[in-house]
Amino acid sequence: KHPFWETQPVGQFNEIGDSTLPEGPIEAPKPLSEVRPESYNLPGAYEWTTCDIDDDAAAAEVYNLLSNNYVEDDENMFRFNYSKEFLRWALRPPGYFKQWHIGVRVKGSKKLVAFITAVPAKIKVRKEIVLMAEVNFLCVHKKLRSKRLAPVMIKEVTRRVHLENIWQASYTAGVVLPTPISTCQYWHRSLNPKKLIDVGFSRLGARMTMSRTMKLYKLSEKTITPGFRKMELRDVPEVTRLVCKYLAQFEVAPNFDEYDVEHWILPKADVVDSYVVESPVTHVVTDFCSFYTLPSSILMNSNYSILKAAYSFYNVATKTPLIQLMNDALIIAKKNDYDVFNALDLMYNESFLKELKFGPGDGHLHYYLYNYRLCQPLKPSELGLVLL
Ligand code: YNC
Ligand code: MG
Repeated sequence: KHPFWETQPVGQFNEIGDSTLPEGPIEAPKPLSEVRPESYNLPGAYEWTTCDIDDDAAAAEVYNLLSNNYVEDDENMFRFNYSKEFLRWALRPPGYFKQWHIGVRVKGSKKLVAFITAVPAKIKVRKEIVLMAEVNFLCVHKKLRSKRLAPVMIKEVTRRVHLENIWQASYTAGVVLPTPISTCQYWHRSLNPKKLIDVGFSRLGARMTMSRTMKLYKLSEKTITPGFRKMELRDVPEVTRLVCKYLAQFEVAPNFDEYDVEHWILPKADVVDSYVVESPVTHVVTDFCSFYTLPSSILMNSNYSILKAAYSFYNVATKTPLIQLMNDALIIAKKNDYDVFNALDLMYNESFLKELKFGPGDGHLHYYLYNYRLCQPLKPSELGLVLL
């Protein structure tokens, strides 16, 4: 049923519920001298390339491949449109390896036709901190699908990860593979309901008019929480303390240091936005929220070509009620012209989704670990990891 995945060190479907299997690495690390030194073989017409995402021409090639061939919804109405700046952010965190940004070209024309990436991350799994690769942006050109190119790309990224003496990975996918450690659902909060209905992202509810719908989703003009402001560089130490303490309670979550927080949480225009609550009295930062910007191309609509979406990232509330903090995030997103605010049902998100008028999406996001077994799948509320 899964001729490739059955050969890989991942939890297999026939092991589900087998509580005799130990939690932890499935295979022991090998001496680096035993890691294959040369790349895997591609079909004859293709060659490997390393994509230097810092270079404008290389970033444009990757952008074009993904914007035309990356993930679409089940009905092929929308396709993720990651910006070049977003890709640079996603692919160059502290300690990144440029040789983990892997492309495949046609030998003759040099056209880029496939891509896969990994970045390093420290992930806490239960009580252990495991150095992992986060694998993302696996993409094969539409004309080259179903030729078993993906397994070769996955083996090649695995080889390059092993060469850095890293033996575990985390990744998410919309498809079911052996075997999810958890399955989350996306929820959507309309900010611009008229456009969302026009482009087919949402439908007018039963017994609802457009004007009633617009009223339903109306938000206040200004944020409500006193001391709510954009995060600045000087907030990095306090935000790091807040996020570390918060993420420690989940079964799988990143283990951020200040460099990670500066990279992943500090605002970057049109890529990631973060707001803190600084107490007007004590000037202590007590809460923060963040979201990233990932537009989708609208594939078949003559009025609109881009859906501007915000995705909930990491949110920590110690003093402000989480609902109020997230309502302020919605207000900011609306003010900045986002059409929709998306969030997964992980961490404590379930506690605000319904109240803040998010609706459940179709389609699920499955979380996976490579070469690390968990005995039981996790509830989304036990997950503290958001991948891009
Ligand atoms: C997928 N998304 O099951 P079996 S998510 C992993 N992730 O293998 P072919 C996938 N595996 O079942 P195609 C996968 N999708 O026979 C398919 N597969 O064992 C498996 N779509 O290969 C599939 N991007 O080349 C099957 O399929 C085998 O031509 C079939 O290519 C697949 O980035 C794909 O959704 C996804 O571009 C490239 O459909 C193509 O269809 C495509 O014949 C649109 O492949 C874009 C899209 C996926 C987004 C993502 C996470 C990827 C994780 C990869 C696994 C990483 C493992 C850890 C490595 C490091 C280890 C260490 C240490
Ligand atoms: Mg293929």
